[in-house]
Amino acid sequence: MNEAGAKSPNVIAAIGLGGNIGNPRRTMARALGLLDARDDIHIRRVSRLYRTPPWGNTDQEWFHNACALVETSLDPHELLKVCLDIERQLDRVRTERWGPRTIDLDVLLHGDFLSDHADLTVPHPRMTERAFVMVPLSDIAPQAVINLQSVADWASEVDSEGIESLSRSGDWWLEEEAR
Ligand code: A4P
Ligand code: MG
Repeated sequence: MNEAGAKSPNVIAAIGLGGNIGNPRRTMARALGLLDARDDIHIRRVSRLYRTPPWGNTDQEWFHNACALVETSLDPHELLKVCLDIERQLDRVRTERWGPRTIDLDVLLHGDFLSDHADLTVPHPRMTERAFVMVPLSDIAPQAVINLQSVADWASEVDSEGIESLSRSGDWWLEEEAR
């Protein structure tokens, strides 16, 4: 709310989803359902669902990844808090610290917002180097510009070897939710 009591204008934010424990397709669909069920967040576009080789710590299961564009009246900090709450709600499998996880929700972009604070770094750190982020994001926001270059151009530059699309459209989460 601003000083006049009016709701802040909606902005478009991008959220990255990933997981490699349990049934990631189902967990990611549930996360999107929980986001969309809120009055202050509307899912506008969802990428195809991808299976991706583990990045960083390669000694773990392959991931499922996707990205979503949401329209929201929440500020970036509020949106991150919602994402962390949903992670906690869905994170039924407890593993070692820094280990694999059932669900990871990252705030990739939030309108024109920029922040390099450790609690909230936007654009999300290293996202332009990660095929598991740039390939799905280029499905839904190819023209978005990050660090002076379009998402489509970043996606064409990253090493996307092994990445495989598991769905033909972005409707996979609605189909999963309907099961
Ligand atoms: N934080 C700061 N900025 C943000 C932001 N923009 N979005 C802080 C979300 N969180 C942000 O995050 C730790 C803290 O980062 C949060 O409490 C928040 O205050 P986390 O999600 O609990 O920790 P994490 O996931 O272990 O760290 P991080 O940096 O998100 O991990 P990564 O770098 O995302 O690595 N390979 C494939 N193929 N696919 C994957 O999805 N994911 C990881 C996790 C590794 N390899 C992967 C994948
Ligand atoms: Mg994270």
